[in-house]
This record gives sequence, C-alpha cells and structure tokens, in this order.
Amino acid sequence: MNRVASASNLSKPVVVTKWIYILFGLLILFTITTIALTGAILGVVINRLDSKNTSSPPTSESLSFVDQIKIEDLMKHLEQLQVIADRYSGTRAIATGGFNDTLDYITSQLEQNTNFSIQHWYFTVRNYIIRGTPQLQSRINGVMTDHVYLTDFAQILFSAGANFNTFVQVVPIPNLGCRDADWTSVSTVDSVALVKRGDCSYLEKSILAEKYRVRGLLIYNDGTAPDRFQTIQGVRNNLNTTIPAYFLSYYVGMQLFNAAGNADVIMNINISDANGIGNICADTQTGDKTKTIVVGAHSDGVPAGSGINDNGSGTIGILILALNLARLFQTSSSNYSPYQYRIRFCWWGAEEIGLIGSRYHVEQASLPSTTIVGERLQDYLVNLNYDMLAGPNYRFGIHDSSTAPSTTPETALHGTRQITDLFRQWFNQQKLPWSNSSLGGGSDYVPFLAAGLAVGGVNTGAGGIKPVSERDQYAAILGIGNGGIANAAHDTCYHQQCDRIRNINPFAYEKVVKSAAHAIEYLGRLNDLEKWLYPQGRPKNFTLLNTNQLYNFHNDPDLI
Ligand SMILES: *[C@@H]1O[C@H](CO)[C@@H](O)[C@H](O)[C@H]1NC(C)=O
Ligand SMILES: *[C@@H]1O[C@H](CO)[C@@H](O)[C@H](O)[C@H]1NC(C)=O
Ligand SMILES: *[C@@H]1O[C@H](CO)[C@@H](O)[C@H](O)[C@H]1NC(C)=O
Ligand SMILES: *[C@@H]1O[C@H](CO)[C@@H](O)[C@H](O)[C@H]1NC(C)=O
Ligand SMILES: *[C@@H]1O[C@H](CO)[C@@H](O)[C@H](O)[C@H]1NC(C)=O
Ligand SMILES: *[C@@H]1O[C@H](CO)[C@@H](O)[C@H](O)[C@H]1NC(C)=O
Ligand SMILES: CC(=O)N[C@H]1CO[C@H](CO)[C@@H](O)[C@@H]1O
Ligand SMILES: [Zn+2]
Repeated sequence: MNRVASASNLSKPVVVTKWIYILFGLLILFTITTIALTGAILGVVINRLDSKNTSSPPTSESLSFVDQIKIEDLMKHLEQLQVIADRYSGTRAIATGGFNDTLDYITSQLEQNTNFSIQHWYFTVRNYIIRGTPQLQSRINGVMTDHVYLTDFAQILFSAGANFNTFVQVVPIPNLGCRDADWTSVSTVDSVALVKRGDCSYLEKSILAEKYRVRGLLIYNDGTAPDRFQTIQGVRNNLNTTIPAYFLSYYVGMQLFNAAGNADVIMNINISDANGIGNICADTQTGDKTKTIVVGAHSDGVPAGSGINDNGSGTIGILILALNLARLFQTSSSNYSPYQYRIRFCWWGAEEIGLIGSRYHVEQASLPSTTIVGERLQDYLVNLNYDMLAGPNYRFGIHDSSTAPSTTPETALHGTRQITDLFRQWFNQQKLPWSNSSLGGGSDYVPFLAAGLAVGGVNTGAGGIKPVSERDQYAAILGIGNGGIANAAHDTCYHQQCDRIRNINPFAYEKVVKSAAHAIEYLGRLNDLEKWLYPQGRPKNFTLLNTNQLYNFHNDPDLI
C-alpha cells in the first residue's frame, strides 16, 4: 500500500491501467468460476437424473409392456398368415408349403425387427405322409369287398405301411384288447387283429398287438353313441409302431367280427416320413440363461383349414410379444431396463398331431448329452403357453392349476398355482370375466408339466360349449349382449375350413395378448422368480423323459 502511494503520482496512468487489468482479471475469474460452478452443479444434476434412471429401473408405472400391445398389429400379421394359407389351398398344416411359409414369416419378422438369437431345430415325423389311396379288401365267407377309404376305414396316424400279397386271417380279440389275457386267449401270430374301441388308448392296444406279433391291426368304432358309428380320420397311436393299423366304421368292424374265423383281409398302404418339421425359438440377448422363461405357441394348423384362430392367433400373439419386447429393450430412449431372466419365445411345429414339436424339444433338452448352458431342461423355470387366443364366442380360459393330472410331478404344482393366480388377478384388476381352463392335455405345455416344470397360460376355448352360466357371468361384467352365445361352441369353426380371419374376436384377442405381456413383465421383474415358483428348490435332475409317458399324459379324445 505504501509503495503504491509513494509511486502513485509518477505512474498514475500505469496504476490505473493495472487496476483495470486486475478488475478485468477478477471479472474473468468470476465468470469462469461461475460457469464452472454452474457446470458442476448442472453436471451433478444431470448425473443425478442419470443415476436415477439406471439405479431404479422404471417398472410398469412409467412404461408398460402391456400398453405396447395393439390389436392393429395383431390383425396385420394375422392377415399375413391368412395370405399364406390361401396360397396353399387353405392350409398351414405340417408337411405343406403353408407350414414352411409360416416358419419363414416368423423368422424374417424376428430377424428384421429384433436382435434376439434365433434357432431352428428340424425333426422327422415318422409314418406321416400317405401316398396314393390306402386299400382294405376283405373276403368274408368267400365274398370279396373293396372297402372305401375314409368312409369304411382310415389310417391310424403314425402306424406303419403295409403291402400284403395275400389274404391274412382276421382274429377278433376278446373284450376290448386292453389286457394281455385278451390276447393270449387266441392265436394272433401273423394274423390281423380285430379290436373294438374303448377302455384303453389306441396306443395301448397297439403296443399289445405288437407284442403278440400280429401283421396288422384293425380297431373299429363301438356304436355306443350316434357319433360312434362312422370311421374317424386322425386317431393316433404312438410314433414308433411297426405294424399297420386302420380305424374301421362300426359297420365294417361288425361284419368282420360276425364272420368269426371266416374272414381275411388285404391291407395296402404306402407311408413315408415327413422330414424337416421345424421348431423355432428366439431368445433375448439379456437375462440369465439358466433362468429362462419359455413362452410358447404352436405354428402349424390342422389340414382342414387355415388355422387362423387355432392356433394362428397364438403364433402371431407371441410374435407380437417378441417384437414389442425387443423394441422396448432396444430403444434406448424407452429406458426400459432388461429383465434378470432370459425370455425364450418358441413356436412349436406339429402340435396338431400330438404335441410333437414341444415333446421333441423337451426330450432333447432332457438328454444327458445336452450340455450347452441355456439348452438344458434344468435351465428352464416356467412355460407359458398361448394357443387359440381369439375365438368368436370366446371365454377367457385361465389354466387352472387344480386340474393338473394326478401324475404331475410335485415340483410343478406350487409354481403352476402361482401362475394361475397371477392371471386371475390381472383379469380381476381389468374388470374382465374369466373362466377355468383345464390342464388335462391338448396343448404344448404338456411335456413341460410332465417334466415337473411350472406352466400356465390363457386360451379362449375350442370346441367346448359355452354354458348359460358363463354367458350370464360375462354379460354381468361386460354388459348385456356381450356374454356371447350360450349352448354354442367357444369356437364354432374349431378345426374347420371357416377358421379364417373373420373367425377372430378382436376384443378377446387384444386382452389375452395383453394378459400374456403382463405375465412376462411381472415374472421378468420379480427379484427371485426361482423361489417364487419353487420354494422347495427348482427341479434339477430330469431323468430321461419317455415319449409314451408324455404321450399318455395327453388326455385327448383322439387317443381312446
Ligand atoms: C423305433 O423303433 C425301432 C424298432 O424298434 C428302433 O430301432 C428305433 O430306434 C425307434 N425309433 C425311435 C425314434 O424311438
Ligand atoms: C410308395 O410310394 C413311393 C413314392 O411314390 C414309391 O416310390 C414306392 O414304390 C411306393 N411303394 C409301394 C410299396 O407301393
Ligand atoms: C419344408 O421345409 C423343409 C426344411 O427345409 C423341407 O425339408 C421340406 O421339404 C419342405 N416342405 C415343403 C412341402 O415345402
Ligand atoms: C441387442 O440389444 C440390446 C439392447 O439395445 C443391446 O444391449 C445388445 O448389445 C444388443 N445385442 C446385439 C447382439 O446386438
Ligand atoms: C375355478 O376353479 C376354482 C377351483 O380351482 C374355483 O374355486 C373357482 O370358482 C372357479 N372359477 C370359475 C370362474 O369358474
Ligand atoms: C436323478 O434322479 C434319478 C431318479 O430319481 C436317480 O436315480 C439319479 O441318481 C439322480 N441323478 C442325480 C445326478 O442326482
Ligand atoms: C387352447 C386350445 O384349444 N388349443 C388347441 C390347439 O389345437 C390343439 C390340437 O388340435 C387342440 O387340442 C387344442 O385344444
Ligand atoms: Zn387345433
């Protein structure tokens, strides 16, 4: 201070300049500090916002999987399946171009719109393709008759081919051919066994026929009800029978039976395997592979129609789930954090002829030689199945855990109950009615349940009749007139030609797929899904599952 004062007079202008510089400097310093501080504060705020987004993932409150599901999307893709069916004389059944194109469509949609990893597995369905017209010629007391295929007789699905050069004697099997004693009381070797329908499955009769070394098997309808006289196409035995087998009308069966020892037949049928039937699965890249949620539907239709509700609605339903989940995960602006668990979406082939694709998958996954992490049955936590989601006279049929067959392994039961409750709660919250759907068999959850894994799902009903009570229950909640038609089938076009795009109920379809999205999201966000499903510990040791064991589990009228 003194020095400045002493020199002040002499160097005034310099001093003034100095002060200006100092002030200016301070100003710059202040400005920089301010900017820096502001930046720092802003940075903290930005960081805070950031960390808020990453440390506490938004749950259904901010963005929900359910809200992504739009009926327009579902219908748009379903129309493509109709186009495919129309291109192949109205069918998407296996071993047709319609089935192959369906698989191609699913694959290309997934490839174009997701970064899920996609796998195809191909398998063979033995003895599935019939070439030419099968023959059954009988000679009763010397009188020869050529029977009419599909009127008098039909092939029992999966039975072997036959090429008889000469007539072979027909031996009626006493009772219903369900016990060894029935077969040992007569001489069957190298004869054609004639057995009445009933008491046990076609499979059990076929196994005994094979054991007692017959050359052919004829099972005839029993005439016990108006619909039990004609021949039936599509009844099945097992996949690995080595004998030819026909299903006969009651009339032809009785003709042969009454001839008692004076009847013989010629069977001719040319059969080959169907190759290249495919399953497709698409997996999220994220989530623990050893805790996989399997979401499935089947991709084939029946030979009779386009299979748009059955089960094209399921095929497209889970395609839409996969595409929307991929979009949520992959759009960074959506801030939708991935699930802890891997989601695997699967489209099973050949469901319509006995759950063949899903059984094949479960069998392969249970083989001790399957060691790749994520491909073993022990890596699966639960199977959600969606099959027929849009019936015109729909019900919201939630798989009811209490209807699981008594042979279901104990490990599956708790989780299956949890899934049942989860769906019931969602429908209740949405103020929607629901019904119970049996777990008795009939769709692709069967092999998973038989293996001891938890299962669940929703369907809108097939050929079953809507009771008055259900119509009234639905009308009470959805409004008078919205309960559907009582005493009519849930899907009046079930397995028929009219199962086309017009057969779809859009209201039901959207709701069911939304419920499916909810289930995936809910399970995906659980902290400990494993405990939630298996409080006693998840199943780990799967003994090799036997095809017939899984097959018998399937409680289906086509089998008895
Ligand atoms: C079917 O049975 C034959 C003869 O018994 C056997 O050789 C074959 O391995 C079996 N195939 C399958 C897939 O079980
Ligand atoms: C069965 O059909 C195939 C293909 O048409 C033919 O090659 C084969 O000779 C036929 N077999 C019999 C036993 O007729
Ligand atoms: C369907 O695709 C499979 C596998 O590529 C192939 O083996 C089969 O011949 C195809 N079937 C038809 C009817 O196109
Ligand atoms: C798939 O998308 C997710 C989410 O954007 C991303 O984390 C992941 O790296 C992607 N994977 C591949 C193989 O592109
Ligand atoms: C469904 O079944 C359960 C028993 O598992 C029963 O308590 C319930 O009343 C049934 N609900 C409907 C809507 O039928
Ligand atoms: C798996 O279970 C089977 C039958 O319960 C048993 O025989 C086998 O020893 C078990 N294997 C392992 C590795 O625990
Ligand atoms: C849910 C449902 O009804 N699914 C059907 C799909 O097709 C199979 C095979 O025909 C039926 O048995 C299922 O019932
Ligand atoms: Zn069907």
